[in-house]
Amino acid sequence: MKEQLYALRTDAAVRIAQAGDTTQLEAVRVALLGKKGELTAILKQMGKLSAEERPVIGQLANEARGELEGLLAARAAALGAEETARRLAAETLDVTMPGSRKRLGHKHPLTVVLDEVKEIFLGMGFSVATGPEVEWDYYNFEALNLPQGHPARDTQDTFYITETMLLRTQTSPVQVRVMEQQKPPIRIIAPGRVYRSDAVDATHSPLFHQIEGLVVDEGITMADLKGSLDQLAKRLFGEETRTRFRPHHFPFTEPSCEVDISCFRCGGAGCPMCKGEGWIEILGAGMVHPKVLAGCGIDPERYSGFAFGVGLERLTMFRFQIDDMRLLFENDMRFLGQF
Ligand code: 2NL
Repeated sequence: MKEQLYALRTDAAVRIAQAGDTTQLEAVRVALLGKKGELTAILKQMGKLSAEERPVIGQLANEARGELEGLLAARAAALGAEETARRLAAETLDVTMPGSRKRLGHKHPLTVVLDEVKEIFLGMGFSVATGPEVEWDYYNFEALNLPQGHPARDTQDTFYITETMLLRTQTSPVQVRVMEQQKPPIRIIAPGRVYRSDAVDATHSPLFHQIEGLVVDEGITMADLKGSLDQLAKRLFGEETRTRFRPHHFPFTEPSCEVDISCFRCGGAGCPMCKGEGWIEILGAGMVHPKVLAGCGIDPERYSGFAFGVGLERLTMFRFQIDDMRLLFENDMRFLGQF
């Protein structure tokens, strides 16, 4: 038994030293000193000893227990300190580390320009009108003096839902609806999605946005049209911007014009931006055709009005010098992040 006790002491010392963490150490402690442990197993044989041997072995056994307890306690303290140090190192909070950056969203460039245009017209006493994107053929064409057989009504250009229902190709139908329901004075802008059966390229998309404007009152003239659109140009592209009104034709206005602005890049001298012209076409406009007014129940003998239509994509492309319309629809963050 003496030998067994000495063997246990040397073997135990090695196992205690090798325990890698407090859990392993606890397992070693139970195996050595537990009720079913190795020391207990040795002591159970004490009955076989003679009366002289018993106190000697008893003394040795107590020494062994004391020594093992001491070794276990020392190892437990060392492992505990190691584990605390490791945990503290892992949980260290370095307040000088850069934070994780949250990407902040912002308005889409189309919304930026739309909001600018709205702000400009709200300042001139206009209000914003909206209406359905799926329209009756009547409001989109007939009421605007585009009779049956007009090329714009061809299925090549327009998405039809049924023979009489379509996706609006302009926001004019919103203005027709307002004129039917409201007596002059009318001062509105009608922004929104419009649809044309076009193939996608750098300057075309089957879905795009239009902002139309309409003023109807007694005594409205071409001078009001010119003054309002000149303000729009100056506010959007800078105070030094000049406007030019060229004769044109639209079925829903008479007379009609296209509106150019002096090139915001070269100031009118001619450059690649304006293709050497000095001028850039931005919108179409005109005096509301008497037939259109009359069709909406407004007396063209008493009232007159002007209207205009501008493509939001085109305007945004000029405003931010974007050369491909597709960029405005693809939602590539590398592009949108620049605005
Ligand atoms: C363009 C520019 C335009 C209008 C839209 C309009 C609306 C009503 C009555 C008369 Cl309710 N006109 N809108 C007028 C002129 C031009 O848009 O290039 N369109 C093809």
